Parts: sequence; C-alpha cells; structure tokens
Amino acid sequence: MQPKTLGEFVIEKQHEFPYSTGELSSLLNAIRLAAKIVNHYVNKAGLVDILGATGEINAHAEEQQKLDMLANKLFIDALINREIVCGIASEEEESFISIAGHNKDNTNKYVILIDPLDGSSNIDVNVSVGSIFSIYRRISPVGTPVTEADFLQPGHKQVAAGYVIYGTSTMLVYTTGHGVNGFTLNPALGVFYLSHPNMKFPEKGKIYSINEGNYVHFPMGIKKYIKYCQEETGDRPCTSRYIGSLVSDFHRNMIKGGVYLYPPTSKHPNGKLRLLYECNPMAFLAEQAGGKASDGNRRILDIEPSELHQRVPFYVGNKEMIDKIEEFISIYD
Ligand code: AHM
Ligand code: MG
Repeated sequence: MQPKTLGEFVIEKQHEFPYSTGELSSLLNAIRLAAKIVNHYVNKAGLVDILGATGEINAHAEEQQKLDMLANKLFIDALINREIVCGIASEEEESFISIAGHNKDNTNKYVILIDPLDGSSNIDVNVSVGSIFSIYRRISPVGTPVTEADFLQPGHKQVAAGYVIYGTSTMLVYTTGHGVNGFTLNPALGVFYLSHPNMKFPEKGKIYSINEGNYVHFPMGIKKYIKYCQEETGDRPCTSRYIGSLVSDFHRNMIKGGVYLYPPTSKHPNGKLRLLYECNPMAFLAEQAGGKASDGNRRILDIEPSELHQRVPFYVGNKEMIDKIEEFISIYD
C-alpha cells in the first residue's frame, strides 16, 4: 500500500484538536511548501550563486551566509503570502514581524518562530543542514498587532514544532504533542510521504555529540561526563559523532540513541543555542519521542524566556543519558 502523504496525515490528525478550525493544518501545509522551496535551493547550492557569506552580520553578530538569508526570505514569504500566521520571529531577524499589524482582517491565532537554515557553517561543504520551526497560540487579542509577549512563551506552551533536514534525503519531522512523525520527500513527485511513524529514542543510547574542541572551556561536570562516556565499563565506551548541525545531530541521535550537548564555553557563557528558535522546538520533539531536554538543571520547556534571541546551555537526547549529565553537573558544578 502507498504510504500516507504529509497532506493526508495532517488532515487525518486534525480531530486531535477539539474545536479545530483547520488553521493549524493550513499552517503546517504552508511549512510543507516552504520546506520544498528551500530544499529546491539547497539542492542547487554550488550551481547558482548562493554559497558563501553575504558580508552582513546577523542579530547574533555572526556572519550571514547567502543561503541563510535566502531561506529566511523564502520561509517568511511563504508564510506571509498564505496569510496563515499573525506573527513571525526568525533567528535571522532582529525583531519579530507583526502580520496582523499589516492586515486588519488578519484573525489568525498562531505565531511561528523559525531558524530558517540551521548549521550554516556546513552549507559551503555540502553537509546536511536543517530548518526548525516552533508554533504558539498568541496570547494577545486576535485582530490586533502581535506583541513580544506572544513569542516569549515557555516551550511547554508550543502547539507544534518540527524540523526539515536536508540530508541524503529531505525529511520533515514534526509533533503536535501526539508523538513524532517523520516524512520523506520523494523529489521526483515533490511529495512528502510518511516514512517514520511514531519516532522514539531507543531506550539505550551510545552516541554523544559535542564540539570537543571546546573541552578546556567546559564546566567540570561536562568534562567528567565526557570521560565517563569514554570509560571501558558496562555499555561504554560510547561513540562520538558530531556534525555541527543541530538538526542532523539530533535526528541521528533520535534514530540511533544518543545525546547532543552544547555547554557554556568562554566564547558563549550562556551556551550557543537559542532557546526560542532551536532549543524549545527540539526539546518538544525530544520529549514526544521519549527523550529529555535540559539546560543542566532545568527542563528546557519550563524556562520562562526573557528575550527573543536568548541563549541557553542545551543537553538533549536519551532520557537516561540526560539524567546522567544532570547528575554530573549537580556533583561537580
Ligand atoms: P547556526 O544557527 O548559526 O547555524 O548555529 C547553530 C549551530 C548548530 O546547528 C550546531 O549544532 C552548532 O551551531 C555548532 O556550533 P559549533 O560550530 O560551535 O560546534
Ligand atoms: Mg541555528
């Protein structure tokens, strides 16, 4: 039997939301379209002039890559054109965009936060990158311009979250709080098919993913944890795998079992990853797949955000392994 398409799946699952008006389904369909458009360009990188840096610096004082900026524009355009959200915040934009402010008739109730192209240091070398999205119900009144508070909600309030991975194949993986499902793009047809239903972390994990080049700057608990992973005992030593692209590292670890770590370093004393665009959506997916996400002491999804581009230390993956990381942090830091 032909597997379900993403479009069919979204409609079939609409009943999981009581009083659903179909708005979230339409939004997921707009993301599906944006993902296909970005995929089209990512696949052409190298053939057209979209590799390299723009010469501009983004909201985080990092060099912007051309493909970063293009993906940002493509996502924002796809969402604005379909008039399906009332506000957008992007890792690449200084401030949020209020769509309700532009269009008085906009009665949409969802805001979306995106990291349009994550892992951008991998773009020029043909290694997997991804897009991440996170969706909330607005808290300000419908029909008025959105406010920053609509975006600064704790992660446990997310209505849906997911990522697109542009890898050996392109996949869209998402959750609406009823498990995690993965869809693979058939590039010949331009259709996503359900290929990974009900994704779960294996109970035991063996992979740890961390930029060990920063070792000397890690907190003592993390240094000790890495050594613990390398010891010849029980189900260890573990395997080290690090792509440097959160989406790809997370995706592999969810399928094979492992953890991703980005601790505080001297360069990034609060960690490098952004709570709203990267950590919250991945944490929601992780929990829905039986895993765990922590900043070392707290559940990521319980953190009350204070600013749009806030960074946090991030540990995500197999529950047992994250428990161990928290234990090491509590003992040594
Ligand atoms: P980006 O959003 O600028 O691409 O940065 C986020 C990325 C993650 O995908 C990745 O895991 C991490 O930064 C890699 O950082 P580093 O190069 O310091 O190891
Ligand atoms: Mg990113």
